Amino acid sequence: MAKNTKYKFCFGPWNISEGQDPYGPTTRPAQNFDWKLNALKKLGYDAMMFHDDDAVPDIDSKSEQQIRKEAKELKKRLDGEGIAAEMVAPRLWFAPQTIDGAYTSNDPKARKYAIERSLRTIDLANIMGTNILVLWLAREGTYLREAKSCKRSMEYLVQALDKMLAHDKKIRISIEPKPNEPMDHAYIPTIGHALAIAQLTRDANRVGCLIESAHCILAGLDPADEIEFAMTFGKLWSLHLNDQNGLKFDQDKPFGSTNLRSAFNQVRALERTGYGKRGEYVCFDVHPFRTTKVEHWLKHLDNSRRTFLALVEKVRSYDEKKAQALIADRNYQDLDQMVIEHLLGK
Ligand code: XUL
Ligand code: MN
Repeated sequence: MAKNTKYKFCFGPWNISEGQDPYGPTTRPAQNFDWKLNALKKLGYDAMMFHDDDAVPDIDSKSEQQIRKEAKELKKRLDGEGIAAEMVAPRLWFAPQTIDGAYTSNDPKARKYAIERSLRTIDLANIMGTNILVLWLAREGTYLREAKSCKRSMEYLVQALDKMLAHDKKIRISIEPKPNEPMDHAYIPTIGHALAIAQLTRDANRVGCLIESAHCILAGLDPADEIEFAMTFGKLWSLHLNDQNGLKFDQDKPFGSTNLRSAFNQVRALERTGYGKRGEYVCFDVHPFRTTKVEHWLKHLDNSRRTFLALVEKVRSYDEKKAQALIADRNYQDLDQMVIEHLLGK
């Protein structure tokens, strides 16, 4: 029997958020990076994920030299704590230059800015000791169809990906698809789209994906199937587990909070395909509910991992033989009940 995976866990500084939403201000006071790193250590997590400006605040106003200096200091700090940097991602949706998109903006100056910032993020990833660049293509889409051409946008995207791949022969790009929010429609809404565009680049082997449970649900897809699909291509290099209650704003709820059975199936997909065996991390892109008090601020992270580990046990104790017999008999009625009772602990 293959050895069980020992999972490694990760979250980002933005996952200790303050509760702001479009209708109201923060409900918890902001904490600095040291506080968040301490919290990550205290919770027993293994790695942190970073946007470029999580690693080097106000990155756009700093010189290359200053950026390198701060990144090296951060790396030293992380090494001292025994914490890895899982990935770095350019935050391409915040700057005034990217109001109408980054790589697919209609403005050539914006496209140039986006590519240059991405190349700088790759340099940052190198200093931080990770070869994973995550691209959540936040504003690569439109509010209205007539504003851009999808075909032209695909060409821009491939050009940008090619520049990144040429800049560094070791970097691996993990595209994080999401179908909407902030855009009406995004150009890379699913894993299928991400893996298809990878094929058009100069080195398809170094363009893979990151699956976020909530993003799959927003696309009307089953996260477990998306996981097995990406793993079939050997392209799932990172993962954002969380939960989402149907088609509304991106909720980033604790893992398993809405649909425990779906969470069970996601863990089962990871176990069945050996996710984590090549060093990949299980990251939780979860946020506290706005109502969360300061003293309960880290619960969503601790609880998500607890649920994940409990579900690993559920997957490992699932009666596969009995399931196979029911499948052979096309008795999906009892298979359904068997899963329910297993989850209920019966
Ligand atoms: C947005 C989202 C981001 C990415 C990182 O929905 O999930 O936090 O994971 O840029
Ligand atoms: Mn995410």
